[in-house]
Amino acid sequence: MANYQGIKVVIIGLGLTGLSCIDFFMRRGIIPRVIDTRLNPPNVHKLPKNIQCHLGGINNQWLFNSDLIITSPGVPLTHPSLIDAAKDGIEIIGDIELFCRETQTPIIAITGSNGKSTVTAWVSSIAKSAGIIVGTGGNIGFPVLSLLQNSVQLYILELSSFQLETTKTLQATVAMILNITEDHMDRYPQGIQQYSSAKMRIYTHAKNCIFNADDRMTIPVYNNHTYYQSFGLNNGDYQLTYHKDNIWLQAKGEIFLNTNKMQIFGQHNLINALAALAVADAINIPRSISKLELTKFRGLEHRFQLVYQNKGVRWVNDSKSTNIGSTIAALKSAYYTGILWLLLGGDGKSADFTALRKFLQKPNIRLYCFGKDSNFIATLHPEITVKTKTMSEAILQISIQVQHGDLVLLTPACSSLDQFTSFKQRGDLFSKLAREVG
Ligand code: UMA
Ligand code: ADP
Repeated sequence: MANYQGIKVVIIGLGLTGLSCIDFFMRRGIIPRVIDTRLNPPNVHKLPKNIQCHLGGINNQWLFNSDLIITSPGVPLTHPSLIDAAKDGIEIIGDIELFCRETQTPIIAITGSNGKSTVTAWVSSIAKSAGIIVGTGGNIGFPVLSLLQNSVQLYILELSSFQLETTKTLQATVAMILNITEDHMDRYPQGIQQYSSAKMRIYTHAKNCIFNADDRMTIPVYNNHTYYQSFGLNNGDYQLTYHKDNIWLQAKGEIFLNTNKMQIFGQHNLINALAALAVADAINIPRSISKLELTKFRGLEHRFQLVYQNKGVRWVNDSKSTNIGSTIAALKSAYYTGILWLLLGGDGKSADFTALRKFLQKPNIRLYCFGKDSNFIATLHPEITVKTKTMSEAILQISIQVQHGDLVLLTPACSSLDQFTSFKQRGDLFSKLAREVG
């Protein structure tokens, strides 16, 4: 447990993370100063009264007079003031690092470009079913510092590349990278290598590393005091196999579970199941419990979720698809006998969308593009594309054309923040409109 007595702390960012960090220091008798570069951050009313707060930019005087700077994940470390502060020897860390310095309890750490929340939730349900007292949080939406409790026996953390950038002493019992495909290129101007370097930090000091045998970018650098396991479609310790005319999960050579018995759809979710099983095995959870939970899990809302079905038309909400990799996964798993009405758009975060082009060549696709990057996305296949200002307009146009056998799929490949407060708001609106006009 670290001692922060007498230390001058500055917290940057007044979001979920910032608030949890303020609470963390206040409980230890330290009054931090808080900076938010927005003039009107939405959480300003939640700030305790005795805290000094600087809004609308970085207060360099506070920064350079501090001993410790805590940045929120959304704050890029490339801000010139942070670069100068680091040069001056002021330590800059994030909430995950504060958390790691407080606890000796085993941590399962999960990252990847896609599937983090699904696998984190899945592993949590398996561990809980095994009677373990679990604290689940991180990028999934619960700041890790709010999980700190003596009774917790196992922390299961979803970690983003942003969070890993400011984490130094994580010693995960199990560290996993599910996959690495392009995302957040607005934050990583040097490209995917810069993004993957942040993700690879999860393996440093880990006891067990679990990687994706089909994705070279997830492979850890080998050392002889770590255990390595892998999963993949037809590769790795955990893989899919054909058996008795069905696809089965296979674990270390043992035929384990008929995927027909599972409640979750899409090939990517079978890979997620293998990943979750690999983690459960690494912490010695009985296979019978894992099998039960792998069978029961129905997936999370807004992830390739069938939300409405009427007159043979299915409406699938995959609003959490905020990059190209997850949209490709959805397109690979999309089943329809009529027309696929595909909704793409939002803020593309400087991604190169050309990788999507070949998946739009199949017959019977109609593409509707909306939001900030719609002009750009529309160039992928102009002959099948309609541009609208909003998602709602697109849905209304689609609703009067759909027929039996069609699939309406929202899998935007973009962040929602240009027109919505979150992917949840975007997905909720899609589901509501599907029920109203579908
Ligand atoms: N801010 C600044 N300066 C900046 C950037 C942000 O002052 O340069 C301020 C904003 O004005 C705002 C506050 O910082 O008031 C928001 O901080 P934040 O963006 O770090 O967000 P938090 O509310 O602290 O939420 C963060 C994660 N957000 C991001 O990584 C952007 C949440 O993940 C996470 O659930 C939460 O911590 C708890 O751990 C969200 C996310 O979008 C879901 N993650 C990305 C993703 O999944 O792709 C990585
Ligand atoms: P994350 O927390 O990494 O964003 P989620 O589980 O919330 O992951 O899923 C985000 C998106 O990625 C959804 O569209 C989901 O259908 C898709 N997805 C889930 N698992 C995978 C996977 N293994 N590979 C590719 N896409 C996936």
